[in-house]
Amino acid sequence: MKPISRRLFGKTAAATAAAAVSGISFPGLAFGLPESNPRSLSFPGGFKWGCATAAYQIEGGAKDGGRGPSLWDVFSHTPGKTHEGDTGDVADDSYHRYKEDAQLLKNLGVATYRMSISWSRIFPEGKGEPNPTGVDYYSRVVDELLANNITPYITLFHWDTPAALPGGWQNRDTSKAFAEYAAYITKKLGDRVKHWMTTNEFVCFTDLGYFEGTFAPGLHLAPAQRNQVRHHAILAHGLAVQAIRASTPSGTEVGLAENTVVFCPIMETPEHIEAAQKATRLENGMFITPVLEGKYPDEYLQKEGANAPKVEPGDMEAIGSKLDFVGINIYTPSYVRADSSAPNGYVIENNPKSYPHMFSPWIQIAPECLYWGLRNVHDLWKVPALYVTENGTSSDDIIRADGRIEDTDRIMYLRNHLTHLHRAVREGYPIKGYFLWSLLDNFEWADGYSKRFGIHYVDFKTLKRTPKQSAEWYKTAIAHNAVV
Ligand code: GBH
Repeated sequence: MKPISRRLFGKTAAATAAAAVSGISFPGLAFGLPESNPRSLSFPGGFKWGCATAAYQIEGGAKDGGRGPSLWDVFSHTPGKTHEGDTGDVADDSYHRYKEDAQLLKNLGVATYRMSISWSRIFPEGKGEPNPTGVDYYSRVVDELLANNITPYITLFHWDTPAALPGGWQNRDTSKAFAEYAAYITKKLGDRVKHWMTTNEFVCFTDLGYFEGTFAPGLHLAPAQRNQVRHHAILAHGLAVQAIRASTPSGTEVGLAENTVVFCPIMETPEHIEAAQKATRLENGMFITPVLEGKYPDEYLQKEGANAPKVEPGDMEAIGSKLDFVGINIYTPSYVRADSSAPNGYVIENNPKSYPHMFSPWIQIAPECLYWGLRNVHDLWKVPALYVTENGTSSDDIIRADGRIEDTDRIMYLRNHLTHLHRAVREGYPIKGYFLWSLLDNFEWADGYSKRFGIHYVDFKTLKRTPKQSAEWYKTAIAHNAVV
């Protein structure tokens, strides 16, 4: 294959300052810099590098400023639900340290920051009276980011359902309350914030919360109720898209952040590639497929039979509201094989026991998932723009005697995933940006503080932030606009 043309993939202005990229805590480190390797993988000019976080995972200040409790406050305070009873009461204390965190972002050189808003800071009861202190907090965060030249991408809901809403996502009214909250807060911040995501990862607050019981609120409902919860979730998304459009100026971009199950073809042959696409459409048939098609696939409805969700007139139109971009959170793959004897023409393969994984066993390492995750969605639905709204890993970071924090495995993971992101960009898929999960070590849900996903180390006793080796690596990649 021909080396990639540097004319096609121009460097950003920041790359000219490459020589000036000095170590934060790793002086003298030179990664695979493009200068020394003309075949290195450069990204198009204007590609948006960013970091991602979520409110309950970093903010703390759980009772500050009039915030109402969320289902995750209740769940994490219930004995036995999280690792060693960890809660988000303090987390990274970003509620008070957001200015310091903006400086970490600035130092990395990111163009964008994906964060979420805690619904119960804005509406402590989930609906009704808004809380001006909560609005003011996010207004200050947004101003701080903009003052540092960082574009905020805001998720309205990253699983922290206000506890006061009766029945949570079992209740259809929660979808309406969500749309009202979306309308209210996007009107307040929409003069400065131009990129909104409605929800993060449907499966994590529906199935995991109401069926598997491993996430808040920890219930084990029957399939029919679970399917109704799923329906209310995608309905909330759709109603919120409509609400945001109505309350923000034109030019505002609306999308979501969804963790579609990523299906890689077991081999890159046309039949397996087609099987992976089919699986993407059908296995995500309760979430992204109706969102992008405005209807549930027949196969999903048939499979669920009498348990299929109850749909009211207008629901599917709302759910299928046109989006400006689709964000996908990608960590790990599934493999699919074409099989004409299988009901839908494919089988999903279990990974062998020997499959490599990261510090979180569920992160099985297959960097090509970044390529296929994006490609499958675009081949199926031709969406106008794609983002990787999350990608990253936990690591058992090594703390050296001199205080350096080394996470060579995280760098390995990221470097390989960016290589496959580059493949998708190079082939012309409309990928606008990449958000690394995560800026900081934080409250990793049921795993509490036992799994660290940050490129900045957080000492949870002192709350001191320290850049890891991966922060230096990411900073270098951003400055060169290339895989390094
Ligand atoms: C994303 O979730 C979230 O958006 C983010 O908040 C989170 O911090 C990040 O990824 C890292 O986890 O232990 O085998 O039962 C990823 C979805 C759902 C993946 C729960 C892990 C548990 C697998 N996660 N799942 S297992």
